[in-house]
Amino acid sequence: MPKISLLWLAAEASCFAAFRSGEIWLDTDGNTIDAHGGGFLLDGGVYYCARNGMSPPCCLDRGVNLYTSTDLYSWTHRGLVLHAFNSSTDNGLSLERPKVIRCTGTGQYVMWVRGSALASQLLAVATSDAPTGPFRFVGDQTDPFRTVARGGPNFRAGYQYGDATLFQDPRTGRAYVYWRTRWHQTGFRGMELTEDCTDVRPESDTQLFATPNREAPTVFFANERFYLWVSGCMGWAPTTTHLYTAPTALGCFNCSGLNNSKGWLVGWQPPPIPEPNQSGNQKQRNRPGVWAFGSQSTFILANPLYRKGSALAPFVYMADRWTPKNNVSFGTYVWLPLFIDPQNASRVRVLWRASWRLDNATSPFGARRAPNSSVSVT
Ligand SMILES: *[C@@H]1O[C@H](CO)[C@@H](O)[C@H](O)[C@H]1NC(C)=O
Ligand SMILES: *[C@@H]1O[C@H](CO)[C@@H](O)[C@H](O)[C@H]1NC(C)=O
Ligand SMILES: *[C@@H]1O[C@H](CO)[C@@H](O)[C@H](O)[C@H]1NC(C)=O
Ligand SMILES: *[C@@H]1O[C@H](CO)[C@@H](O)[C@H](O)[C@H]1NC(C)=O
Ligand SMILES: *[C@@H]1O[C@H](CO)[C@@H](O)[C@H](O)[C@H]1NC(C)=O
Ligand SMILES: *[C@@H]1O[C@H](CO)[C@@H](O)[C@H](O)[C@H]1NC(C)=O
Ligand SMILES: *[C@@H]1O[C@H](CO)[C@@H](O)[C@H](O)[C@H]1NC(C)=O
Ligand SMILES: CC(=O)N[C@H]1CO[C@H](CO)[C@@H](O)[C@@H]1O
Repeated sequence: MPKISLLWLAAEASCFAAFRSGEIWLDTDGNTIDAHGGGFLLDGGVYYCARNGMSPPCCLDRGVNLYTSTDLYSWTHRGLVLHAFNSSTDNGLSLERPKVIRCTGTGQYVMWVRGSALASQLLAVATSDAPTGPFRFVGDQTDPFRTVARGGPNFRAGYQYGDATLFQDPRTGRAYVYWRTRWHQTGFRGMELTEDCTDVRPESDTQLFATPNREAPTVFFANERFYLWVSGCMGWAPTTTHLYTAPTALGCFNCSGLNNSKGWLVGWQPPPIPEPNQSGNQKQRNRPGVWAFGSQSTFILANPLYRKGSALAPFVYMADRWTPKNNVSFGTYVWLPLFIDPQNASRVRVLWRASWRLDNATSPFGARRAPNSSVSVT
C-alpha cells in the first residue's frame, strides 16, 4: 500500500479519536451525523445507534437512521431502518426518540418510537430480527400509532406518549418504558413491557411523578440502584436536569427528591449539571437556555473501559443540542463523562470536557475513593 494511504488512514483515525461536544460530527463516509434523540444498543460487541434524522430544512423527519460503531468514536451510517411519515397521504406523525432493545423474551430487536404532530404524541412499535433492521411496524404499516395502554385500568382512553426511553434491567433482562404524558394530568409514568416487548403490562402502571414536566428521560443502573435522569421542559432550549434514584425499576423515584424553594420536587442533587455562569456551560447563540451545557439528555451509556474501582467515568452522558435553525446540521451532540461518588452514590456529576476519551477522563471524586466503596456497574 502506498505511503500516502497510510498517512491518510492515520489522519482519519485521529479525527475520530475523541469526543468533541458541540462540534459537527462526521460519519466514516465524511457526512454529517444526522441522528437526534437517539438510543444506544450494545449487541455482540457492536454499538447500534438508532436516532431520528432531521436534516435541514427544519424539521423534515427523515425516518430513523442507524449508525454502528465498535469504539463509540467512529460511526458508520447503515441507512434508514424505519421510514418516516411526512407526506400528505401519511398521518403526519414524525418519528422521534427511537429506542431499541433486544427483547429477552423473543430475541427480537424491538424499537419504541414516538410519533409527534402538533396535537398528538403517540407510540409506534417496530421489530426486526437483526439489529441492522429493517424494522417493521407492529400492526398497521400505514398508521401504526396508538396511545400507551389503551383501555388500561387507570386510564381507559390510553396515555399520550411524550418523550420516552426504554430500559432493560441488566440483572433480569426485564424491560421498562418511562415517559411523560400531559393529557389529563397523568404525569410522568413507568411501566413494564410484556414478554415480547411490544406492549405494556397494565398492572405495572406507575405514576413516578405527578408532574408531566419531566422529559428526555434516561435510566442507568449502578450500585444496585436505578438512576432516572430527566430534563425539565423548555421545548428545544436546554434547561435544568433532574436526577432521582430508586431501589427497583418502578420504585419510588420521587422519594429521593429534594424540594426547591418553590416546593417543586427537583431531584436528589439538583441540578446535576452546572447552573448558568458556572464553568462548562456554553451559551448557544440566540438560545435562551444555558443549563446542562446547552444540551438535553437522550441516553446514559456505560463506559466499556470502566472497571470496578477505576477512576474513569463509569458512564457517558449523551445529549442533543437542538439547533433547528442551523443550516449545516439540525443540531449537535454533547457527550460528557458522568461520575458517581464512590462514597455517596447519590452524588453524580457530569463534567465539561472540550475533548476527551473514554480512557482519559478521571473522577473528581477519585481522591476520596476507598478501595471497597467503588461504583459497581453491571
Ligand atoms: C411519587 O411516586 C409515587 C409512586 O412511587 C406516586 O404514586 C406519587 O404520585 C408520586 N408523587 C409525586 C408528588 O410525584
Ligand atoms: C416536598 O413538598 C411537598 C409539597 O409541598 C411535600 O408534600 C413533601 O413532603 C416535600 N418533600 C420533601 C422531601 O421535603
Ligand atoms: C450570569 O451571566 C449573565 C449573562 O451571561 C450575566 O448577566 C449575569 O450577571 C451573570 N451572573 C453571575 C452571578 O455571574
Ligand atoms: C439558511 O438557508 C436559508 C435558505 O437557503 C437562507 O435563507 C438562510 O440565510 C440560511 N441561514 C443561515 C444562518 O445560514
Ligand atoms: C449524599 O449526597 C446527597 C446529595 O448530594 C446528600 O443529600 C446526602 O446528604 C449525602 N449523604 C451523605 C451521607 O453524605
Ligand atoms: C484526552 O484525550 C483528548 C484527545 O486526545 C485530549 O484532547 C485531552 O486533552 C485528553 N485529556 C487528558 C486529561 O489527558
Ligand atoms: C472493606 O473491605 C474489607 C475487605 O474486603 C472488609 O473487611 C471491610 O468490612 C470493608 N469495609 C466496608 C465499609 O465495607
Ligand atoms: C423518508 C421519507 O419518506 N421521506 C420523504 C418525506 O417527504 C418528502 C417530500 O414529500 C420526500 O421527498 C421524502 O422522500
